[in-house]
Amino acid sequence: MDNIRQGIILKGVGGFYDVLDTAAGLVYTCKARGVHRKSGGTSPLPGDSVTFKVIDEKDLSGFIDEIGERKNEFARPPVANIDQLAIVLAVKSPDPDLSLADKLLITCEAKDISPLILVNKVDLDEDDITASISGIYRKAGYPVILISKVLDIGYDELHQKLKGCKTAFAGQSGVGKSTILNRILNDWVMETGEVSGRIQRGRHTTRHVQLFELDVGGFVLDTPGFSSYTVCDIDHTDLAHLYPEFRKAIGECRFTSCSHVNEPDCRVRELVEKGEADPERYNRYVQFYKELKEAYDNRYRR
Ligand SMILES: Nc1nc2c(ncn2[C@@H]2O[C@H](COP(=O)(O)OP(=O)(O)OP(=O)(O)O)[C@@H](O)[C@H]2O)c(=O)[nH]1
Ligand SMILES: [Mg+2]
Ligand SMILES: [Zn+2]
Repeated sequence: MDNIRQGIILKGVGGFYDVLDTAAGLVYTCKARGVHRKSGGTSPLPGDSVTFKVIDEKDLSGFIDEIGERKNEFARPPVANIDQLAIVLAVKSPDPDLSLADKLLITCEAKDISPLILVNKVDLDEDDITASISGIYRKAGYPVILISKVLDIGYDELHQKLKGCKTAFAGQSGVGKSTILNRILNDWVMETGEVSGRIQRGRHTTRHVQLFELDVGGFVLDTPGFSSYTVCDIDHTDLAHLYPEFRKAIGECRFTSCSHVNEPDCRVRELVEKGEADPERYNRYVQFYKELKEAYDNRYRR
């Protein structure tokens, strides 16, 4: 039928959803009456792929018919189908919280999201901190982009990396997420997304998750979430698998159940000793492992 369309939910406020008709490039305001979910769950989320029925072409209204299967979903912030997480670190002010970065990377690995490390404020570099942070994450196999508003570098590289993905931004307060996002909104967001985008401009806090369509295809997400994060919903025995630089060694240890914390003949620890894996990332692994194991033991202790 002609009035059934394919779309993507850009945002949802008070039972109304902005749905982008991906073929026409128009945004419809939709209710979610009698929505049928293919993959369980309850309500539509920003980021969802949906089919919707147009009620009125003139005032661009409709209702959501069906929600497509989700690749991933989050409760806080409420969003679905994230492809890429841009993890923003500042070389200074604030000092980089690499523990938070590692936790976000673990979440990416667990939820099938491609991480992208943005090392921001490189104009404030001292003691080669830029090289040291980018070295740690490149060595682990992750893409790293160096950015500075002051030097005006890194933005074009970032633009290319956003192509075709739904990208969210994460990181400590003050690292420069809003600064980077404002640059993106001003330079690379499509007219369609701008209808609602214009309202947000110049504002540094957002209460609702919102997706903006990019000129190169794909979306960026404005969301205040993902800034303080705890590793959860991960089995401590799976944790090492979420470190790409450890993977080749797992299974080669003397004990098949090796936790890579203190067992003899551990190939993961050998990698660290040989300098093939970053010792600080390994130390944080040990700490997360202990936290997860303790939570697990407490849950099952009687
Ligand atoms: N020197 C320098 N300062 C920057 C750069 N990018 C952002 N800043 C400054 O860093 C401060 C914080 O930037 P924001 O963009 O507000 O940081 P944020 O990550 O959005 O912070 P929250 O919204 O609190 O999470 C501002 O004063 C920016 O002007 C940069 O590349 N170099
Ligand atoms: Mg901000
Ligand atoms: Zn081991």
